[in-house]
Amino acid sequence: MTTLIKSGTLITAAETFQADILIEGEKIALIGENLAAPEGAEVIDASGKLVMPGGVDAHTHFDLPMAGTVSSDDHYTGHKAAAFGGVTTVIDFVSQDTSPLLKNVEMYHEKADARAAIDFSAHMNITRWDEQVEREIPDLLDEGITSVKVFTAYTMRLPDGALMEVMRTARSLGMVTLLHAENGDVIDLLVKEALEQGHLTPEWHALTRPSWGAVEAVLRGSALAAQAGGAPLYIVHMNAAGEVDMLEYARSRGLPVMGETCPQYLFFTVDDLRKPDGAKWVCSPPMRTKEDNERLWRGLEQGTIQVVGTDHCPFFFDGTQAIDYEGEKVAIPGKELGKDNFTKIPNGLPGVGDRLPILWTTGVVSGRITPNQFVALNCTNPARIFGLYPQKGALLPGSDADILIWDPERKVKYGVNVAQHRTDYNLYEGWELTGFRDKVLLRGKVIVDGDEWLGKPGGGRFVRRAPYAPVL
Ligand code: DUC
Ligand code: ZN
Ligand code: ZN
Repeated sequence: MTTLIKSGTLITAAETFQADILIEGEKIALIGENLAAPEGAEVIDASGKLVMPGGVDAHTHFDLPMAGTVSSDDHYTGHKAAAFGGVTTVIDFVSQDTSPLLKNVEMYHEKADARAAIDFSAHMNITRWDEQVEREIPDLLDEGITSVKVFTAYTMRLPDGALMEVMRTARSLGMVTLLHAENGDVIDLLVKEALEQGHLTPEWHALTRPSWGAVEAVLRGSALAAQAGGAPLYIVHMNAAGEVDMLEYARSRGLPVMGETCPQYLFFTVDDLRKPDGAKWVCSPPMRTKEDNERLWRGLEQGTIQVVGTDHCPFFFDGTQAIDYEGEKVAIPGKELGKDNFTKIPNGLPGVGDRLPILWTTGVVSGRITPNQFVALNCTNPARIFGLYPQKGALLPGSDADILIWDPERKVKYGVNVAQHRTDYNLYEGWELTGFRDKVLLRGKVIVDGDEWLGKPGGGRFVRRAPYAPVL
């Protein structure tokens, strides 16, 4: 199939210019001015519209078991919500259990492949470390997996020596290590004390996870990366001002450390957890303060932070009440599991479909970031860092024709009825947005047209990633 996107304004991470895009099959064939439509080509008129690479979300958790339930978007519903939010590629996570890593990857494919509606990959969680696991890491490259994630919190955290060994092994293979940076030992102590003192409300989720733990874990991670021979390190879901300071410090010393924040950390604070429906904001790491929001924004504006991801991991607020989803009633246990005890609230928020519309209005329309920064942070940088570029995250001849056509004039009152996540709430309820997706193409096929869904389970494909990606 041949498609010509006519008369749009193209926005890449580096440039803004008027051009047409010719798509042959799944790939961009040509970009230029006044391209003639080949016979039989479908023509999409993009005049007055902006044309960007499809969004890449490097941090999602679909179908993730947690706290006696499961995140409420699976690999189909989450991909559909992503597509409605302008995203054409997601990178999720393979959980490690006691099986060999390849078995975990196989189990992941069994859950994801037939449900996928956009293109996807996965990072490998390393939550158990021994010589056998070390020997198995190179197998991941054969599977097209070129990144591993480690934790300094939760029961799945590794001790510092193991963290350093993971980073060293990853570096030797051209892989990136992702780090969830909090202090698990301190959190365990503070949670125990809070429960003993009868503090059970959602705000205590935040109060038992102080930002100092995140700050020192970013510095510790960076120091370990340095001692691992300069291992590329990517700090996920940065949420605290001090973390950005530590990232800046590490980068100023030439360390290959990069950072990601997520929209929720740019807007919300611990005060949101104090509301009657505060459980909606419970995720880890938690919401912080206005000063933290502001420092994160500056980190984005100044390029200290390279990526906006989402950490999409939704749960129902009230999983006893069914919602309509594609004509069926669906209820999945959610935040109500922790109504009497914050430690029982499943951790996580919806977000995969919110990132682009929310950041366009709050970042670009407000003048905080340029449209090119918007594309860099949401599309191109994650693709580059994780070995997907230039197949993904780019408007270039030869790239996959994953294209987001954006209507900068469209006004939307955002909320749960607009976002397509399979959950019963949205953090941005009632927000007035200017600028919204018009069409989304996945490898040359229109999968979202206005408000119409044209994608399907199995329409997405696992993307094999390349090692030795650049450090940005
Ligand atoms: N934090 C969450 O809130 N949910 C999923 C995983 C994570 O790190
Ligand atoms: Zn995490
Ligand atoms: Zn996460």
